[in-house]
Order: sequence, then C-alpha cells, then structure tokens
Amino acid sequence: MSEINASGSADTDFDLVIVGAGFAGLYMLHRARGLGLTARVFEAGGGVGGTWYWNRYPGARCDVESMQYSYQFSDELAQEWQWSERYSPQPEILTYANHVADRFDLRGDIQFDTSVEAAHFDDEAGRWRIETSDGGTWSAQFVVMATGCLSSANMPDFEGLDSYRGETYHTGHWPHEKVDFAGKRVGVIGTGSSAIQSIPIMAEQAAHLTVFQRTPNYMVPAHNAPLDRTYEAEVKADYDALRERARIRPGGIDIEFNLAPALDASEAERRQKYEKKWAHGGFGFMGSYGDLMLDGAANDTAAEFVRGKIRDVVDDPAVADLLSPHNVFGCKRLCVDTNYWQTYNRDNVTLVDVSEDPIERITPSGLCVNGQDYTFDAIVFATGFDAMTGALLKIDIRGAGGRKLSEKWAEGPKTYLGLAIAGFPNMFTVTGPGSPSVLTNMLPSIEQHVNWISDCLDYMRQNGHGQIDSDQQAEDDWVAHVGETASLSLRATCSSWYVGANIPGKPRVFMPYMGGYPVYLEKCQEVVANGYQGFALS
Ligand code: N01
Repeated sequence: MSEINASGSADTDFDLVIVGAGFAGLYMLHRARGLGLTARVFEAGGGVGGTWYWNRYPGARCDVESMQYSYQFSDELAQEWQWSERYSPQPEILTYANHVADRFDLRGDIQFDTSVEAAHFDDEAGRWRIETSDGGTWSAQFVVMATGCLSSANMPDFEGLDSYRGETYHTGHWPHEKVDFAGKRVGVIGTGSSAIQSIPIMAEQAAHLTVFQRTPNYMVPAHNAPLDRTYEAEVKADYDALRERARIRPGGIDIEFNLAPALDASEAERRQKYEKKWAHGGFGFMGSYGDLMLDGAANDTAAEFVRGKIRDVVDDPAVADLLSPHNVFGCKRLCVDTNYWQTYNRDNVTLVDVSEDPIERITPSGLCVNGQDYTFDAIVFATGFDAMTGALLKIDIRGAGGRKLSEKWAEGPKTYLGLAIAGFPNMFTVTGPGSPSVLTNMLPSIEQHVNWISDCLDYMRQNGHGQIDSDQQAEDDWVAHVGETASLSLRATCSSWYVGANIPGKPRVFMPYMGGYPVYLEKCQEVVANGYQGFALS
C-alpha cells in the first residue's frame, strides 16, 4: 500500500479524483492543491457551478440569504464579493462560482463535459479505477464524490411521453438559451420549490399557464429586495460573528430561534409572533417556536396561520382551498416564494388538482387527466430530483471485493457520518446521506465536509497511512442514530423526497441527519480528536 504522496503523477494517475465541479468539487480541488496532491475533477456539465449551472429556470434563486450563502475559506473573497439582492438569483450565484474558479485558477484541473460512469476499487493496488464518458480510464488513490444532493433530475415515467410534439423542459435541466413562452399555452407539472419560483414568472410570459398540482405546499414569503448596504457593511466588518451565530443553529443559518413551545403562548401572542416572522420573510418563520417540528398540535397552529394567508390573498375560495396544504407544516421542504399564491388570481392561470386523478398520460398535443385533454405548446416538468442517492447510484461504484454500492444501499443509504461508506475505502462523500446536508445551509455544510476530508488526507500523509475505511460497527451505529433522530421529528412523517417517496421503488428511509448542525459538528470533531474513531487506517 503506498503512502499518500505529493509527487507528480502520470497523466491518468492522480492522488485524488473529484466527481463534480459544483461548490463542493471546486473547494475540494482548492484544498487538494494546498496539500500538494495531484487532482482531477470530472464534471458532466460544460461549466462550473453544479446546481446553479443546471437549474436556470425562470425565477431560480437561493432561498438562503445572500450574506450567508457564500464560501468562508477566503476572507479576501468574502470581502471583495458583492451580492446585489437579499436572495441571490441563479445567474449571480453562477457568476460567483465562475469567479471562484478563476480567482483560484482551478479550471486547469477540471475536465468538463465528462461524466464519471464507473469507479471500481482495485483491492490489490489499493486504488480506484475510474471510467469516464469520453472512454477515459483513470486511477486514483482517493475519490471524493462531490456529486450534489439534488442533482439527478426526476422525470416521471409518464405513458406517452415520447409521443408529445411540443417543447418539454425540466427545471433541473433548463436550456442555456433563452426560453420564450410569449403567446404560448404552457403546462407545469409540480408545485415544489422549483415550480413555485418559476410559476409567477412564466405566468407573466405565457398566453395561458396550467399548473398540475398533486400536493399543495406551505410557503413563506421571501420579501426579496436589493441588498441593504448598511447590513452588508456590518456583516463584512465582522463576518466571523455572523458565522458563529449560524454555527450554533440547528440548520446552520443565522435565524432568530425561539425555543419556547408554541402552546405555552396565548392565541393572540402566537398570532403576533407569526405575523412578525411573516413580515420579516424567509426561513426565520420556522424559528417562531421550538416545538413546531416536534408537536403536532403546535405545528397545527403554524399550518392554520399559513392557510389563513392563502385565503387572504387568493380571490377564488375554491382555488384557495385547493392551494391549502393539510399535511404537517414544514414536513416537505418549506418553500420561500414571491407572489406565488397571488399568481392564481390572474386570468391566464388555471390550477388543476391531480391528487385524486393522476395525470393519465402525455398525448401528442399535451396531456390527459381524468379523461380530459389539455393542449399545450410546452410542458414544464418541475418534478424534482432523485435526491441524495440518485447521483451516486447512477455511477457504477464498486468497493472492496467488488461489492456494488447499489447492492449495499438496496434498503436505503448507509454511511458513516455521511462522509464515508464502510467497504468503500478511500472514498468520501461530500454532504452524503446521513449528514445534515439538505436540512442546513448547504455552502457551510459543504465547506465543513471538504475541510474534514482535507484534514483527514493530511493526517494520513503525516502518519504514513495509505488507506482509510469506516468500521462496519461505526457505520451501523451511525445509521441507527440517524434513524432515531428522524423518528423524533414530524418531518419524517410525510411523503417527501427526504424519505425517497417521490421515486417509485426507492426505499423509504429518512436520508439527512436530523440531529442538528451543532451536534453534528461536535461529532465530527470528536471522531478526529479520538484518532479517527470508527475508521480503520492502514
Ligand atoms: O422538486 P420537489 P423541486 N405527477 O420534489 C410533483 C431544492 N430547491 O425541484 O409533492 C404530478 O420539491 C411533486 O408532487 P408531490 C429544495 O430543497 C431549492 O421543486 O410528490 N406531480 C412536487 O410537487 C427543494 O425541496 C431552491 O405530490 C408530480 C413536484 O413535482 C428541492 O430542491 C429552489 C409527479 C416536485 O417537487 C426540490 O425542489 C428549488 C407526478 N407524476 C429547489 N411527480 C432554492 O431556492 C412529481 N410531481 C435554494
């Protein structure tokens, strides 16, 4: 077994192969270079940015506030970069990703338009053999899967899909060219975060927009605005303070969090609290009371408040009723909107409920529901992603002894800390299943993982180790702990992509870690402090 080495390597041999050039892959490359490792990034897209490269649909923007959605590793970068709005639009975040790639001169080690198709661990050589879509074969001592949590688009297997003669779009694979819906009849399938961001904009463009809703969603208003320059200056004067406040929050986002139980307050107090949070906008609403995700009765108070807001803004009571969710508030990922419900007051927008009668089939001219035909010039599939495991399982990954990841995960993903998979030595996952990932602010979570992995590689080099694998017992214990924490929350009780419910046949397992960001950080640090507890180093 060779020790990790920083020497030069042949063209196809690297110390490290990184899959994906989103925020995780870019920073991993930067850190690998800092360690003197030879590294190659393979990226399926034609540019950097990952999520923000692919999700170009109208209205796409981040629903974590701009001053908190950026890298922390470079103070110069943090100081020089200026966001323009409270919530950054997709083109600006993509410009930021490109700026980072240029500023740190990363492009030279990224191979674009190249997907990784297979990664097999060679037991004898103690190295990974990687196959790419261009026919290339590569060898690496380590592999980092920076493949993203929401990067494998879900296109439902609708009967007749191929027969459709109009234009089709998926929000997660939006074309780079401008899409013009002017004068067109457009159908949208789905009402998740991507749909609710794009529907108000598409409604302004299209002749008529028909939205097919299977499950209504809860939203809170964004109240987006130009970024307050005074606030920006305050943050930049002491970025660390903001980050420290964020680090101790369950979601890793600096929001005011009231730990008091909702039912301890009077109805009037609760209303006042919810109104205040509503007026402020964004995810802060979740911090109204400490037990919203733990106690059904507490949750009902928030749910009913939001339903009241729908009734307030939607003119037609029947439409307001259809738009009103009756499941647990915040159980599916909360949406942050701008004029979503108001859009249904427009004459050119129709809402069709497909909860009881699903979309029967796609027809050459549109689609059919309950025997009724709808004709469209374009259909937009806002149907989400095969979340958290989809991008990994698309790759033929085989670990020690040729064991397939798809077999190991047949009953759901199993990882140690969402960072490593027992039996898959020298492979790391960034924000993998079993880590807080999608329940947190993704950028700091990505950075924390990349820092952990980089420090681990450095430790191995310092201590003459060539291989690392997580113990089966440590993994089993972590998987059990992830399951236990999930069972305490109302969030695990509904059919969401968090539990794989949106993909037919996917095992129902709550995938992200619900124990909270601070607890998770502590656990990761403890593992290191105890000499990489739960890992075997050789
Ligand atoms: O996907 P989704 P998304 N027939 O899975 C419906 C992040 N994100 O792309 O709920 C009819 O949420 C499906 O219905 P149902 C964020 O984490 C972040 O919108 O399964 N409908 C649902 O309404 C988010 O949660 C930002 O009953 C069908 C919709 O399609 C995650 O990405 C912006 C159907 C899919 O909603 C995914 O969001 C955007 C069928 N056969 C996204 N199949 C930020 O701002 C599916 N649906 C950072």
